Amino acid sequence: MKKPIIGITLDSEESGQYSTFPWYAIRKNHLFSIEKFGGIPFPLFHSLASLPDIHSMVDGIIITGGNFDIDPTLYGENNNHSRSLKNVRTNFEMRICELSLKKNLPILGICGGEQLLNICFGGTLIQDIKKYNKNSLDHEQTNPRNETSHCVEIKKQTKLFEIIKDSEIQVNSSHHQAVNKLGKNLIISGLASDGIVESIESAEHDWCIGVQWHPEFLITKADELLISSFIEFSQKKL
Ligand SMILES: [Mn+2]
Repeated sequence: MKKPIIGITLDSEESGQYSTFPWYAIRKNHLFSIEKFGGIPFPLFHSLASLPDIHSMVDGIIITGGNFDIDPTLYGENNNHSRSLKNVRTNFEMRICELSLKKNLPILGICGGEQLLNICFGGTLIQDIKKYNKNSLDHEQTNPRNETSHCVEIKKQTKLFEIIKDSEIQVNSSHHQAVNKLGKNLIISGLASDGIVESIESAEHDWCIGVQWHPEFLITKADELLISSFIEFSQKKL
C-alpha cells in the first residue's frame, strides 16, 4: 500500500548557528512522529513558484509553528506585542493552507500553525496572553517541552473528541499568543482552565484541526491518537 506523503512546513533563519547563510530547520520529532504512524514526511521549503507542483504531490499538510509571530496586519490589527515576524514563511503557509482547504486535503495546524489556520478562516489572535490576562496560566512552560504542563478540556461532539475519546487531557505549552476571535465556520474543540483556546477545527472540512500544543512530542495517548488519525485520513485520500 502506498504511504501518504505529508507536506510539513519548515522554519527558516537568515543567519546564525547552522550557517551564516539563510537556512531551513525542523525538529526531528515532527518528521519521526509522521513516520511512526505510517506517513512519509515531505518538508516544504517556502517557494511560491513551486507551490502548485508541491501541492499536487502531497496527501496531507502539517503547518508547524516557531519562535516568531504572524504579522498582525494580516488580521487587521496593529502590531502591539508581537515578537519577530517571518513574512516570507507566513505568506507561503497562508497560500498552502488556502489551497489545501480548497481541495479538502487533511490539515493539522500545530501551535503557530493552529493560529495561522484561525487567521486563514478570518479570525484574530491574542497578541500576548500575559498582557491580555495577567492571571492566565503559564502557557510558556518552564519545564522541558517533552513534559506536559496544563490540562485541556475537550468538548464533546467535536472531531477532536471523536479521535481522542477523552474530555480532559494533559498537554505541553509553548506559546505566548492564542486564538482570539474565532474564524468563520470554525469550532472551538478545546479550552484551558483560564479560557485560552487550545484547539479548533473546521465544521466544513473532513479533517482540519489545529492544536495549540505540540502532539509531535507524543507525550500522551491523546498525542498519538491525533497524529495517527491525521495520517490515517491522509491515507484514505489516496
Ligand atoms: Mn497552552
